[in-house]
Amino acid sequence: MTADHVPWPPETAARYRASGYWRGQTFGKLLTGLAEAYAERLAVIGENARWTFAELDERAHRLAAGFTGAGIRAGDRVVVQLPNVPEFASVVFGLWRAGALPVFALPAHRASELRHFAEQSEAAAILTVGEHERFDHAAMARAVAAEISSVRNVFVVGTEEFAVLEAATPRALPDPDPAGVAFLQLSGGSTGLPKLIPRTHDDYLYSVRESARICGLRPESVYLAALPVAHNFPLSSPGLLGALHAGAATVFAPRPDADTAFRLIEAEGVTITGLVPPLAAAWAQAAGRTTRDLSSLDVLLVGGAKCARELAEKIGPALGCRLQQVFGMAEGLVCYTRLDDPDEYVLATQGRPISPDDEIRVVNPDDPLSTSDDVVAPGEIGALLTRGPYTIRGYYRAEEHNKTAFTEDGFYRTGDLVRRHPSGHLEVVGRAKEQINRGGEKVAAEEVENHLMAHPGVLDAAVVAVPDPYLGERTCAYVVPAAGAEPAAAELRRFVRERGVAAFKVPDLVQVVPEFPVTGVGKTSKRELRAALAALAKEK
Ligand code: OOB
Repeated sequence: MTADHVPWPPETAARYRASGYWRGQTFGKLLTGLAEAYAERLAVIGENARWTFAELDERAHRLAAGFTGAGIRAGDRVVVQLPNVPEFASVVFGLWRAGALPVFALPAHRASELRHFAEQSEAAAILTVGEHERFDHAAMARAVAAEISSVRNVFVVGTEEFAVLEAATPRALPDPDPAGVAFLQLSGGSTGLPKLIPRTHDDYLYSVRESARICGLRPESVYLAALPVAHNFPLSSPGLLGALHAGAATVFAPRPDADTAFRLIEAEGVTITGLVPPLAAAWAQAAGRTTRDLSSLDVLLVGGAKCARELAEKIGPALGCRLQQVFGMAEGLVCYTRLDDPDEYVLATQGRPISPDDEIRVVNPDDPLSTSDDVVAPGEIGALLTRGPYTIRGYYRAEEHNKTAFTEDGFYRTGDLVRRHPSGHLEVVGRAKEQINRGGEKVAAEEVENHLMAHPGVLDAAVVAVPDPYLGERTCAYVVPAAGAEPAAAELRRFVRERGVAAFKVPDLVQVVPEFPVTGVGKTSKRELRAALAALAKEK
């Protein structure tokens, strides 16, 4: 076991190879093969760009040489913060070919998060854009780079310096180890700052290949990347990578709103896309009054947060497409309802796992440290544990955290409460982890509490979920003021925002209370407090 990355046990890895799940291919080599098979077909479509597979391949070769020439070495980590632009694809494949590991930040992340990703991964570089949505990403990246000594370079897409990298002469570079880490994804997190998730070429490519098949992708399909493409869902479920794998084109939507998306669906003949439930609801509503032709749309994947049955029932009729539910996590496991599943499964469950070798255990939900043996009776609600050919065995450089996030026998404790149907389909019924799912955007309670407690007027803070008709959940911060202090809600929200965090983490509601309710046993542990406050918030 290395400190960075917890590998699968050798016997297990051998089994995954023998079963044909892990094929010893890298993402760089995948693109080479795709460029041969689909050379002149369109691969990526942006506002000002239409690249074929051959062009994407060439751009990735040039960028790999450019990055290498700029001092990026095999094994280096590079924090990538890009919106939905075609360069996302050329940059990521360019880094893969240079042997570097992208660390996928979301466009919403701000300085405190970027700093954490760069520090935790000891990144050699940060790659970003200039101004986007009225925010100067390049300035933020430079400020973070100045603070983190490992960061030697800041690359800004669209600048002249970047054009030089894009024009570099391709050179032969060694192909990285397919069993090695290809990139670091971010966890939604429940304790403190987001953990980094190491995914290998072997394991991720398996999930991409199967996702493309399960979602029916063909070379004629057109995938719309509406959600921020660095997130696991639009990246690989089936996402950009699944579309590329199938020889299909990906259209990058600059924003996920119905007007923008409907325009692109009509113009590009989009056949498939993926959305979080609040956006799916907004699209379903907007479809009733659009003049756009949406008839090309065949499949809409909905996931990231629970899709309520009423919404599930509306989607097909409103958008004239098939609904496919997806329940996934950046740590690995992805479940889909199948395109030929009976309606009842599609409407009422979040799907079944990709792989016959995804091991699922539904265990006693009352003990956060339940082992894989503590299974509940079939059909009962329990906490979901999982282990399999594309689920990590440990977070990156997080030895302490890994001791509780995984069971001793390597199952990941997802923190999700589920019921398993006899067909193997899972129904997500709740959550045991200290996380708020704000319409698919994950907020770790403790991370926000720590920001609030940095305010001099705050003695203690507890962040809980409150039900919300649009987002499913919103965040409410309960705050106990320090002696003599009277912090106003608006001031605390501004304070958290100015600490440099993604806007979706700024508490939606702030309640200043004289003290926290004491729980039955008189304990004041954060865990119990959150539970008590969440129960209170639900009653209101
Ligand atoms: C996706 O990935 P993450 O890493 O942002 O979040 C994972 C968590 C899950 O543990 C679960 O709590 C929640 O998000 N979740 C769902 C869900 N899909 C995800 N909860 C209820 N119903 C669903 N359908 O969110 C993600 C990754 C790949 C594909 C799709 C979503």
